Amino acid sequence: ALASPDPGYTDHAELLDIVEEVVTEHSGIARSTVIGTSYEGRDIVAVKISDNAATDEDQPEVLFVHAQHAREHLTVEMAVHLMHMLTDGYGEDARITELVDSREIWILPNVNPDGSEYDMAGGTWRNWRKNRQPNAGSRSVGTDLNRNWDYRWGCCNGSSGSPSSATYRGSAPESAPEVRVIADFVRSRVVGGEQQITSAVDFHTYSELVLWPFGYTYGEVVPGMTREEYDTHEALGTYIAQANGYTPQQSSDLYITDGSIGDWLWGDQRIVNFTFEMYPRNARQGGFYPPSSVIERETARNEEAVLRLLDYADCPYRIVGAQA
Ligand code: 0X9
Ligand code: CA
Ligand code: ZN
Repeated sequence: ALASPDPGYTDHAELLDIVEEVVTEHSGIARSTVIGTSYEGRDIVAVKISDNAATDEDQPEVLFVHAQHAREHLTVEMAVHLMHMLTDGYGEDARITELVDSREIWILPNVNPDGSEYDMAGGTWRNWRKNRQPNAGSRSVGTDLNRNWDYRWGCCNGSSGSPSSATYRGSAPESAPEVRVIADFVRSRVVGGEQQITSAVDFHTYSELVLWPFGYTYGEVVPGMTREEYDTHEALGTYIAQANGYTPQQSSDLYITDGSIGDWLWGDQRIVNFTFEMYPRNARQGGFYPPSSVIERETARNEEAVLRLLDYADCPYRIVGAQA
């Protein structure tokens, strides 16, 4: 955006224009829907990419979530890159064509537009993480969306109960309208009693990691996670990380979190999922604010990783030789 601290990054108006252009130029395989609105009333959009995009076919579905955290702008660029890769590659690249034909891919390119816009709105970045929802009885604004999910919410010292904290968990699970919108969308993909989404990635920055659940515990095999389910996450996460050069590990190996999307997607919805922490590896390389000159390289870096996830979406458990 022109007025932003780095015009090479995509602001929300530009993102909506890009979505519009993608679905107009590829109307057979790309559709967008507004699945809800943010606290301040901005559209939260889902882009579906699949053959016969207008029809709900019985195909494995894959979810990509971007920008729960406002300052992690590279994740919005990742969504833009994926939309272009999957639509421009269709009919050009045999592997992409096959995956778009056989999967239903949901991209949520910015689930925290209020936070993103706030972070970009000045001449310098504001280092904002949370949404922009006021908190009763406090002058501090915002809930950390990635601590507001309804699975073992606030259980384990992996979030804060103070509105002034960057990891404030909110007043109740799904108290953030953005989390409610995404959760309702995911629940709406239960068709005939079966969750259609088999696999997901939640994109963040930074540290170059591929993380899998659970985040609330250091335990691997715990209630809601069998040995085979853990091994599936570990094996698929490791295979995916070989493609992008990130470090694969359980979420809690980074630090304990509770109320994260990854724990909810697995614990509540049984969706095999990963959190990607994108470029850079460390703060010296720009932290949350690498220059926009890295966007092309660092989003293209995840092409093969995403294709591997899409490939395994028919049955992620086959990576350990098992069946769903
Ligand atoms: O703290 C977070 O929400 C993520 N890191 S970030 O620097 N992007 O804020 C990590 C979430 C990892 N997921 C779990 N630990 N469950
Ligand atoms: Ca289809
Ligand atoms: Zn994040």
